Amino acid sequence: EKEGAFIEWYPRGYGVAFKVKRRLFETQTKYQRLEIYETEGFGKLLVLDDTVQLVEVGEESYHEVLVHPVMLAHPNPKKVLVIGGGDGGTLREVLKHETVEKAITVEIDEGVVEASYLYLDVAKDLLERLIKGEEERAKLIIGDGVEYLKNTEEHFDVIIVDSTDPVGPAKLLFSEEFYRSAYEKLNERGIYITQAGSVYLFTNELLDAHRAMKKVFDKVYYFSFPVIGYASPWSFLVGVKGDIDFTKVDLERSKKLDLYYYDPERHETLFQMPRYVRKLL
Ligand code: AG3
Repeated sequence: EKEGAFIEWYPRGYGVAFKVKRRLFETQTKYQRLEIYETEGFGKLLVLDDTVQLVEVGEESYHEVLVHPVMLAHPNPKKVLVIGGGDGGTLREVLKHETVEKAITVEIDEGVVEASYLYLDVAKDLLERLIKGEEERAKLIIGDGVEYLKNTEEHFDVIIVDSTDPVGPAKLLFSEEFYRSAYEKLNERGIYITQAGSVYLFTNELLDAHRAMKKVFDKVYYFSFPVIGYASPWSFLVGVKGDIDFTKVDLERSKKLDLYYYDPERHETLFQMPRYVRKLL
């Protein structure tokens, strides 16, 4: 890597770079190489296997968009499952909804939770309470999300997959088989969302995941959003079970959320997609 910079290389030599002051932490966890940098202008940077997971300044451009559109499209989300998301940002946004009675996070890598708790200002207090088992409405399980969903007796209103990319270790989370077990564990009316990679640089992975989801869910939606730190626009896929219209959100409930990036009053702008991608989807 270039001196004084962290660069994430995407396919075909497309790079996303941050100037960094220093590396604060580095470790090989049971599952991946984890690094934390102090950047010049975006706070701390969390990196897993050389890919940017978040920068503190701007992480909401991902977490708000992953969480609130589906939460506001569901009429009354009480039980929520988050797969991945060991940094706590997704769960933090989920718990902003007063309807939520129970939120479970299943993160495979304890190392991500620990490093996020120690080094990041993303969800420090929440992670501390989760680790101690003191968070009333939420629970952290260290385990494999695929196994968890297959075996759990629980059912959910909303399932959120906050994983690494549809290439590499998280690949299983983008398979038809996994979507089937998610569909089964949704309540009669339920909604599923996953991040689905860079629109331009992982187009094929996005198309594959979309195709597999269409075989399983009653309705499938796609959308994109510019995320700070990733090769944007970034794509998201939504699967619906039962009677939910993801093109509509509850604006009354949205007023209680203090949103910076996602604009519920302009929900329809999410569905922007480059023409060639829309034609392929
Ligand atoms: N989840 C990771 C999104 C994938 C980023 N991919 C990339 N940079 N190539 C985000 C973790 C934040 N909760």
